[in-house]
Amino acid sequence: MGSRVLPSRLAILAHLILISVLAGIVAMAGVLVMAWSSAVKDTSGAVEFTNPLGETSTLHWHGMHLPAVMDGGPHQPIEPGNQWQPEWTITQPAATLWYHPHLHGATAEHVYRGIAGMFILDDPDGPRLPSEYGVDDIPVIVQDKRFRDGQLDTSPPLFAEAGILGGDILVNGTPAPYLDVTTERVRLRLLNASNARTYRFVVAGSATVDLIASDGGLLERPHRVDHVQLSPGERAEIIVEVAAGTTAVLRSEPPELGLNFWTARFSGGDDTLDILELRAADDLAPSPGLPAEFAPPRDLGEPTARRELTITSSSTINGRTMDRGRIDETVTVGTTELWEVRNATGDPHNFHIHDVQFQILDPEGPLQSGPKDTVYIRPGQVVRLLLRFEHYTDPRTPYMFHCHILAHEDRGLMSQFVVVEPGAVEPGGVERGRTEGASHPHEPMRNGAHAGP
Ligand SMILES: [Cu+2]
Repeated sequence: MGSRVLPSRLAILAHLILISVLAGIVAMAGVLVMAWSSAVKDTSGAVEFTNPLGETSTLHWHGMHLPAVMDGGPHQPIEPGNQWQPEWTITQPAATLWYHPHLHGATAEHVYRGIAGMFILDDPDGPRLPSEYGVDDIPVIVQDKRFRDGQLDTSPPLFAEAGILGGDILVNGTPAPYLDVTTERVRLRLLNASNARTYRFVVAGSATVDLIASDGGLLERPHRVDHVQLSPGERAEIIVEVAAGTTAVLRSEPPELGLNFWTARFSGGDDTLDILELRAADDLAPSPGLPAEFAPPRDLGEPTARRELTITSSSTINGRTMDRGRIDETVTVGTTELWEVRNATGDPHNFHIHDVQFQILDPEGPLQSGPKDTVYIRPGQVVRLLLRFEHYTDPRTPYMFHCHILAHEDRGLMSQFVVVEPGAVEPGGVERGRTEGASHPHEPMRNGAHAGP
């Protein structure tokens, strides 16, 4: 029996080997056929051709004090293929500013598709702070996106009237980013360049955070903080100390938006998002110590005019939607004004004013104690802003003020103001905004729109 079993086992083994080899050949052939057939592309008749090439846009210098014709607002369009070469003298304090398109009706889409950058103003005579770009002085441009199948999803969201709120966070255009921390202290320049989302930044881990600057530059002194909340367009500079050899995470916790539970839910009010990982080396290079004081308090002077501006819907201020042919407010150069801005809706809004860094008269927290150009206003709230208008006049070219939730801005939650010489006749056909009190200039200046201060 044994002598007959052995050859049949050999035969079975031989068959198995043969089958395996054949299966291998078939699989290999299958792979080759798939590779061969997928290596050729044919989309003839299958493309819908929905995207025109080349779009008009603009580039606005957010936070910059400059002549209105250089501002890059809706009145300075750049046609496809054309160049625009604005020019002005920078005279304001060191600050973290930024730039983005401002074409009326298309701002949200252009920014969402990625046109946004940081504009850092340095001051060689300023206090000693971490200032080596990319080493201990780091831009952190935060945008939320929605990706689907590797594509940017621009479809309108359900219930979110403020536009898209994405769960995919990019920092400087990079998903899932980390930073190798090599120094005792790093300066993070936080910019919320998102369309609609407000972040409440915390640093989770063995780390401390000191807030040193707001939109328009340094605070009067550093403030140890446990969070920094930024609505769209706002900036903050923080000094972070991460313990050597540990990892910390810049995270956004649910922001305090002052909304009802439903609106909060669809405005990102319940969201927690990891932003950036900070990986501290075992040995950290020494950093400059944090000064106890920075800038003396600004004196903007006493207001000689008061304006009431009410956000009356997600597309109107004082009941009016944006009209590029209408000047809403006329301001005299060399004067200080008090603007009272109210959110009379139940929705989240913020307020950005071009050309000036204002002072918030009732600041809520240290971020609002510094120079600001953008401020969040919860439903029912009134913010009182002190503004000083200087240097540049142009009765024909307006600056903007508007909500920086970009879908609202595009819908018309925006108005126009001009800065004019004392006693200048208002342009014909212009509706005067609601102004109380006389305008008495403190120090009249006579520079034209193109001149430096
Ligand atoms: Cu708004």
